[in-house]
Amino acid sequence: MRFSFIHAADLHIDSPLSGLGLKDKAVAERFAQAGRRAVEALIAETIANKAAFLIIAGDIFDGDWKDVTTGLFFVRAISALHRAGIPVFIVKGNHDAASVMSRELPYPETVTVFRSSKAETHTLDAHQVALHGRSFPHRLTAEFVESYPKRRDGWLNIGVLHTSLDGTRGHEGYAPCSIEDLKRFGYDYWALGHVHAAEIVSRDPWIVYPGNLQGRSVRETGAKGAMRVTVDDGRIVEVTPLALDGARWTQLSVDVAGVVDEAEVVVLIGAALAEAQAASEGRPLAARVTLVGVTPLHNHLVARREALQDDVRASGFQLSADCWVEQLKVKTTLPPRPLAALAAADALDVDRLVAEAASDPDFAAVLAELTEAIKAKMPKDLHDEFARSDVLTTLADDARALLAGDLS
Ligand SMILES: [Mn+2]
Repeated sequence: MRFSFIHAADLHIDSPLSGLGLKDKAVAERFAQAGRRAVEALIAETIANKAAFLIIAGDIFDGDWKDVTTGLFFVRAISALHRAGIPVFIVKGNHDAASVMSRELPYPETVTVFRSSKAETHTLDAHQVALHGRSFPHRLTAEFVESYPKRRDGWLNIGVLHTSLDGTRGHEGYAPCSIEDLKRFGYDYWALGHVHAAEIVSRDPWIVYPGNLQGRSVRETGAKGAMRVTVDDGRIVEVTPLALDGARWTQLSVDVAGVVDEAEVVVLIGAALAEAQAASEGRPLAARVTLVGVTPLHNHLVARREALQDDVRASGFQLSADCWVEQLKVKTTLPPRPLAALAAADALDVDRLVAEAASDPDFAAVLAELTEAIKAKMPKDLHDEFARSDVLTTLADDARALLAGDLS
């Protein structure tokens, strides 16, 4: 007997895509439906594959619903699987833990939600499959996997688990456990959720993160989707990633070393964007572009960054109405200055002025206050990026480059 099933996780339905709407609401609206389109693609793909069942390993919702339309959207989506006769197995994760959600909607009878009070087993007799799982009762959950049931001999055993594993993948300790802990159960496949980067952690047994269904910020780049798992004669023979995202994020590093004018910089960025746009296969694309390399244009690029950002956004639209430069970053460096130039700059020592300002405690205090005020207004997802201790150094570097650009 040969069949396949689909393993998805971390749908985070109606979670906003961060960093798009800050400057341009119209662009944000075009990307806003990406998460829901990805869910619809998951359902369509499950039906098209004639999958035996669908597993969703937690975090279907980003948190308690703002209003019931979020829940209704999901019920409408999975009801299509019910009508197609495809069962669905769900565990709740930390974002949609039982105690987090203030209300629920009734699911079709072909949808099984593992209970949160204890781990349990559900079987699909026609396929000789035993699924073991447990929903998160609370947002933070420890000592969790220990309670999972014993394997059933002669069946295909699947563990459905929302976990950060040992925490080394950059997520906090949710239902922490080690790969060795999981191997001891003797299951055939661990359908994990929580970590947003797809990863086949192990092949014997299979321990798999499908990644989240839709990238939500520039930190979640590349194709996103689910895993199709093929079973032949009671053994897993193939695990294949499926791209289902409704919009894509990318980070492009563009080397402008040796480039001598701005027009050429725009051309180089355009070429990088075109390549990424083609790879996104018609999806809306949000790109962060970082300029790197040693160039005498450095000061000019820093001084002109915003205008240049507008220029590359405009040129992106030649590729697609939904090709958007999320941000242009300038990380180029100046070539070393000849000694003669250093001497000539004595009259106005920009470096010294900037260094003085940067080391002034009063200035640092004002800056810290401003930083906190700005941070308070930013989406949570961007806090990490903003909270780095080198904000002052970066500002000093930019100030130096801006002043030098104006003066030269
Ligand atoms: Mn999670």
